[in-house]
Amino acid sequence: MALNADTIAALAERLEACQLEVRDTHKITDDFPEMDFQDAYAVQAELLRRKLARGRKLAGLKAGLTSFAKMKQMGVTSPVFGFMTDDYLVPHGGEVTTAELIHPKVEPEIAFVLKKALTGPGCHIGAVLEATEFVLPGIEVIDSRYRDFKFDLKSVIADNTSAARFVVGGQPLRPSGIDLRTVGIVMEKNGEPVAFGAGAAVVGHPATAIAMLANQLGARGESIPAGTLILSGGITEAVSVAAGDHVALHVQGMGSTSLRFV
Ligand code: 0L1
Ligand code: MG
Repeated sequence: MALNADTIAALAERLEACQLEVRDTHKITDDFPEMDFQDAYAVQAELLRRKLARGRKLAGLKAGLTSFAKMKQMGVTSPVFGFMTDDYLVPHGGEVTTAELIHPKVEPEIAFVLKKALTGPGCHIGAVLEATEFVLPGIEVIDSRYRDFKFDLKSVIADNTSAARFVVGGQPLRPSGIDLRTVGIVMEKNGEPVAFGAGAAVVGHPATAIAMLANQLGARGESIPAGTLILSGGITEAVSVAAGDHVALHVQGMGSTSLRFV
C-alpha cells in the first residue's frame, strides 16, 4: 500500500461527505497519484466501516464495469466490486428522491441470492450456480461522486463503484431454470425501450462476475456468506435519469421490476 491510515480515512470522509451533501469532487488520484488498488479498496472498506458505525446494515454486494463495452471503454479486463447498505434499497416499484443524488444513471442487472457461502480462490460458474438460491431482475442506480462521472479505476473503486440505490423484484427463478447467457433484457424509461441486451454481456455469463468476486475476497481470506444478495453488473451502458422518470426492467422469464425518480 502507498497511503497511510490517516490518508485512507480522510479520503473516505471526503467521498462520504460528497454523497451526504449531494456534491461532486475531482478524482482522488489527482491528489494521490501514487495510490494503488489495495489503497482504493481500503478507502472503500473505510466507507463501509463508517456507515456500519452509524447503524447502517450491509444489504448486498455488487460487481461493476462488467459489460465488455464498458470494460473496453475503461481499458480494464476485470470487474470492480462494491457494497450496498440498507439505505440504498428501493422497494419494488418504489421511489428514489432525485434531490439526494448528484447525477444518477440506471443499469439493468441480474441479482443473485445465495443459499450457500462462496469461497475462492478457485470459484467458478458451476460453484456459483450450485450455491445460488434464486436469481431475479435488479436495477442499479449509480451516482459517481466524481465530477461528470470522470474517474480512473482506483478512484472509482474507492468511491464504492458509484453505488447509490438498487431495486430488485419480479419473479425469482432457480438458476437451473434459465440460461443466464441468453436471457434477454429490455429496460424502459417512461415506457420507451432505452437498453437491450443478453446476460452474456456480463463477462460472458453473469455467474462469472459472482465467481470473480468470490475469488477476489478469497485472496484476502474472506467469503461471500449464505443469504447474500449480489448485483452481477450492468448488462448495458448506464442510462441517465432525472426527476419524473419511470424506469422498468423486463427480464425474459423473470418478470419485471421498476422504480420512479421523484
Ligand atoms: O456498477 C457499475 O458498473 C458502475 C461501476 C463504476 C463505473 C461508473 O460509475 O460508471
Ligand atoms: Mg452496476
